[in-house]
Amino acid sequence: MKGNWVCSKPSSSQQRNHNQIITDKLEVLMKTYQNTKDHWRSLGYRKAITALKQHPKQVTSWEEANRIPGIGTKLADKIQEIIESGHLRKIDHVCSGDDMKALDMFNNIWGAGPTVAQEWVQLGYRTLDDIREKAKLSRQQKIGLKHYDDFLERMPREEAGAIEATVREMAVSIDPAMMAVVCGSYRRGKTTCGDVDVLVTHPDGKSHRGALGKILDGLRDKGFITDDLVRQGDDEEDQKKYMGVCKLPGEKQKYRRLDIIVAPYNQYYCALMHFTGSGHFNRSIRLLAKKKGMSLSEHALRTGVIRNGQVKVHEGTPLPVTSEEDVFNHLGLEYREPEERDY
Ligand code: DCP
Ligand code: CA
Repeated sequence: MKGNWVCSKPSSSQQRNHNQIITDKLEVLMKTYQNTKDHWRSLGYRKAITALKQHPKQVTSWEEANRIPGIGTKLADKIQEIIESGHLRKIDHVCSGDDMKALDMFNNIWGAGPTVAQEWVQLGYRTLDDIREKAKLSRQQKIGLKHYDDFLERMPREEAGAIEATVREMAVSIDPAMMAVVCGSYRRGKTTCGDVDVLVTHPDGKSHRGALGKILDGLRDKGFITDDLVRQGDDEEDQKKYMGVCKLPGEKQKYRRLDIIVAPYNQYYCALMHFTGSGHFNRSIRLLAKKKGMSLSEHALRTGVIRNGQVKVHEGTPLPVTSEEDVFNHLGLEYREPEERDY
């Protein structure tokens, strides 16, 4: 299958970004449009930024920018302005007012999305103290505010490894055959991690049931888990996801975001791929599956999927998947190590 599929290339072959001066500025605008829920604009910017990052050379003219698919005349104007002046005045207009700074700050509170952040700005709140004193906060937002600085900071890889080890030890103390693997940026080999995503399963296909509650109880008793944010999934036959806060023992340790996902063993490898990411890699490989009449999710890889436009008419049948390699093989792709999925 022809096409420029991210998932079909190792991320190490990814070109250096020759247009970082431009993409850095466009990313500021994209973030602002995300914050203001201007979905179409933010999507347009995301596509343009991806295209610019993949462009084999530095863009030096309006015409060259405009020839890149996904970049129309208005974006080409902005790119030309950045090329010529190193600056984009629109950023000053759109992003730098007190309102926009507050909006960005409020969006960074865990549990607060663009809607509530906008409401707070409209109510005249401009600082975190305003929020603390005046805003009506959900339980999660209170936790997000309490750990505002810690949650914004990425942790060193070693710390993520120590958090994984703590969860694994607890899982194994409950059942020695239990498996607990850290996914996300850690598994992709990154040197820093935003949070820790630990995937738990049991190879007998049934002992994952009830495991999450026991692991959480054990970790709370140790004082390792300090706050609970969200718990999803009641069905013991399906995946369960827990989102919370943890802290390693010791004075100087920071509060970190921890996700624990428990999957039945027959979904394990699809879950492992999904939670390893990157998000960009996942979007690409799912789209490729779709083009081939299949569907890929964190639960399964299915074939013979029939779609009518965006609507699934037939959900297809699951293919046997007993490794990540199986997923790549079924899709006709060469296997990529997690480090090579870091787009
Ligand atoms: N994921 C996804 N789509 C999303 C969110 C997540 O496909 N919208 C998948 C891919 C991610 C994985 O879940 O790699 C973990 O999500 P994180 O947000 O924790 O992302 P990372 O671990 O990749 O990065 P970070 O270091 O910022 O946590
Ligand atoms: Ca992560």
